Amino acid sequence: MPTPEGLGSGVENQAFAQLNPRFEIPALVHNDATIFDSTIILEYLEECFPSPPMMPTGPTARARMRMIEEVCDTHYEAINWGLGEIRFFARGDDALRQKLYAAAVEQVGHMHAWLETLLGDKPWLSGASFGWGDLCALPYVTMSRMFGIPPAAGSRLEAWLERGMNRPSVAQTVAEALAVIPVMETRAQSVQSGSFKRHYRDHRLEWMIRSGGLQVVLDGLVNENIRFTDLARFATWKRDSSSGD
Ligand SMILES: N[C@@H](CCC(=O)N[C@@H](CS)C(=O)NCC(=O)O)C(=O)O
Repeated sequence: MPTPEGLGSGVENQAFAQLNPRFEIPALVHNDATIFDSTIILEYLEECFPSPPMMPTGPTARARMRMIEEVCDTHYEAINWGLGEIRFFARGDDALRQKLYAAAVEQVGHMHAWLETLLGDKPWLSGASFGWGDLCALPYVTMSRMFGIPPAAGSRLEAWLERGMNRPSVAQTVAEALAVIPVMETRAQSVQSGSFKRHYRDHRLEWMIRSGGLQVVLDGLVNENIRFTDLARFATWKRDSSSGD
């Protein structure tokens, strides 16, 4: 997957915009295909590389995996993103940051309780072996932990996280994600100056407003350091227009 220089900088990176008109990570370039959105990329990889399968076979089990992915990609992702807005980009003032952090702690607790229930007595969210549900949830649980909100000590979710981190592929991916943190920590000034614009989309925007940060959104609009999806990029998207098979 290409690394998009300038992503979120407010400076157009045309090369990356041509890979993903939403101007977001990730985009996958594989053979002649250019694919954006992590869900669609996962499904594509499962179809291209079916062995070992990450998805179970039964319709109910498959639906359960998709629900885990959906909830994690929308509601859980938005909480971690909000924590980034507070910690890296210093949105709001001290009092507002404390209020948003407290909201995030409570909400992560709800997400963890939900995952713990789904996990039950099984070793993995996917059942007897590591699979789709696990690889969709692990990035969010490890990121909350990085923000100081780990699974409860002694919980089944904590043991699951430990099992996941013992897998080399998970450990490597988490290490790569965490390597970006020091870079993010240098960006607060760029956000304040408006040269680094954050994407306030979908559940992220909802999270900020629902958690009490409407003023952050209003300030972002005035200071032009937040952005929404630019639909004009789709009009100029040239990639992968062939029908394929
Ligand atoms: N639904 C998309 C979301 C992708 C997304 O939000 N990516 C973030 C990084 S995790 C991003 O690139 N944000 C750009 C920004 O904040 O400006 C997916 O799952 O691929």
